Amino acid sequence: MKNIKNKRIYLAGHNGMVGSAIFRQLKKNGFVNVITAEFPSLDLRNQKSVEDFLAEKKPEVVIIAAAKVGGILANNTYRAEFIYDNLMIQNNLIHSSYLNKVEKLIFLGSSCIYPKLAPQPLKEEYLLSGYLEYTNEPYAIAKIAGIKMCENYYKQYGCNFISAMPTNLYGYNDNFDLQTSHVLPALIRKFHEAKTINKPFVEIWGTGKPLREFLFVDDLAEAILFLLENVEAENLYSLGISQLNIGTGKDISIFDLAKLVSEIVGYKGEIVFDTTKPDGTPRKLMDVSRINSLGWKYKTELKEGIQKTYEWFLENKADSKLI
Ligand code: GFB
Repeated sequence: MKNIKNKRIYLAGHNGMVGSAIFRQLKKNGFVNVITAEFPSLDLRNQKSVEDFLAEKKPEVVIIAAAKVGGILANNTYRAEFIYDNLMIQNNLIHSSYLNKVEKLIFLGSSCIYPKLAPQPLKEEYLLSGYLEYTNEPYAIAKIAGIKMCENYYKQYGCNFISAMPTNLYGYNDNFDLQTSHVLPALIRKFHEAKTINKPFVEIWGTGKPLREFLFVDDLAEAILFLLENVEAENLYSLGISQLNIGTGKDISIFDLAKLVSEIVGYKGEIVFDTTKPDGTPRKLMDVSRINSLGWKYKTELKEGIQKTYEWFLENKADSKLI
């Protein structure tokens, strides 16, 4: 998209881990017209509020980084909220963007949209080729609906709306709550607290065998800027796919990840497994050859990203009252 730096860009979800990383990236790259709104003055689940907001602000570009998100237990526990909140947020934003003639929209999802037992690595065309992982089915169904809205608003109305599917993300501003967070922030907090109180062991959920791919959130933010500037709906849908994968193309077992985090944190005790907790999908490694061939590649290796996130945690969250 041309002259994008002067466009009015509405970034939905700017306070979250993903949204705040995109916000920093936009500012760093000289985008001068970024519009944001705070919850609860704008509740994105409310159709009238979203319609009025977009009609008033008239953004030319919309980035949807707003979503109800969480780790495996949050997804599995708050199943109704995960499907309802996400469907409402994205329906309102995508439809109002169409009504207000938004020139470009980027919708963000997650690698859990792919079938549980799809071949690995996950190619974009595997979408809807099999059943989903149960623990995150409500979230994945909502995200698949968002992908299909973008695709079909292009096909019927010609809207320049595209979907990007990042792999598991981590980094600054992550959620470190042990019940609702994803695995990486949970491990950082668990190993840090165990080191602080000399606890002899740290419990991790499941068998430790599932494989996961992790992308540092600042790399994702760079990828979103890349898509803003370089990938339009016609480029994407003419490939016969509905969404573009964003990841590193490398994965690691949860047990090896736990060993890596314990080493970075400097914890010397044992790792034990709580097998009453779910493993989730056995593996979800993204095939990132499409975005790589378009010209974007990740920069931050996992060890470096965890070190940066641990430093951020120490500065901002290590006082558990703040978590
Ligand atoms: O990151 P996570 O919660 O989500 O869990 P998913 C990944 C793996 O780490 C699972 C294990 O096998 C967990 O059992 N794990 C080990 C832990 N210890 C812990 C711990 O202390 N906390 C957590 N949270 N996990 C989510 C989806 O799936 O990934 C979402 O539910 C979304 O829909 C997101 O797609 C990116 O990778 O299993």
